[in-house]
Amino acid sequence: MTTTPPPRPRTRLYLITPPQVSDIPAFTSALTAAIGAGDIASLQLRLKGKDGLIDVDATRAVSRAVTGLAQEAGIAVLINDSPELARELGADGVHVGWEDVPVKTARSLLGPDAIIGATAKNSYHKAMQAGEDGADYVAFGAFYPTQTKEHTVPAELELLQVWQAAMLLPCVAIGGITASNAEPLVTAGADFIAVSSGVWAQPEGPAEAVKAFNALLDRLTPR
Ligand code: TZP
Ligand code: MG
Repeated sequence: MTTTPPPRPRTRLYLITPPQVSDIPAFTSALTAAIGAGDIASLQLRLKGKDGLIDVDATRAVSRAVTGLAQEAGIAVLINDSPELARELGADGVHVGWEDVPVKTARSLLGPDAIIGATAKNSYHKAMQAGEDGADYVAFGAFYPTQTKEHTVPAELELLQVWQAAMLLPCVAIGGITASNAEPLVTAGADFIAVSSGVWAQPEGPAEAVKAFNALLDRLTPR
């Protein structure tokens, strides 16, 4: 006898800030509109300096403006790269990259309740390692070309299919995702789709983009 696995939960939107935010009040308004437009599971503050490293001052300034309002809306706030900054800013957790702070170090700094996510790029092996080290999710990508991050590696849909079929740990798809190209990633098995320019740089504006993502995710649920 064969048994059908239960349908997995609806895929959700994982927002990432633009790498630079020059006008914090304007960004705060755009985020508020985006939050009002539909479901957002999490918001990663990913503010980068010209050197490609985390911009600590910008992260602090943006966090002061948006962490409270995002958390009040039930959105988990994650800080890119720095568990120390995540703790200082009262965030819900941290997202660590391939060559950043190890997951185990982040866990020991932030404790058992923090959300710790890890980049796995296109590597099933890296993702397994992150899971063993105690990550709460793994992120695969880049699935599409992106202007938001340099030095990405291409990732295949099969990673999501294999991971979703075999693992309980949630997987995030990232890289150049828009409401128009997200469907194959959702169908392949992404539990979350992580999006920056697909929300902030859309001509119709962030709120409309969040609406379009959610319309797609609703349409693809249940599978
Ligand atoms: N990691 C892989 S691709 C990427 C990151 C942080 C950029 C995501 O931004 P966008 O604009 O959604 O491609
Ligand atoms: Mg990083």
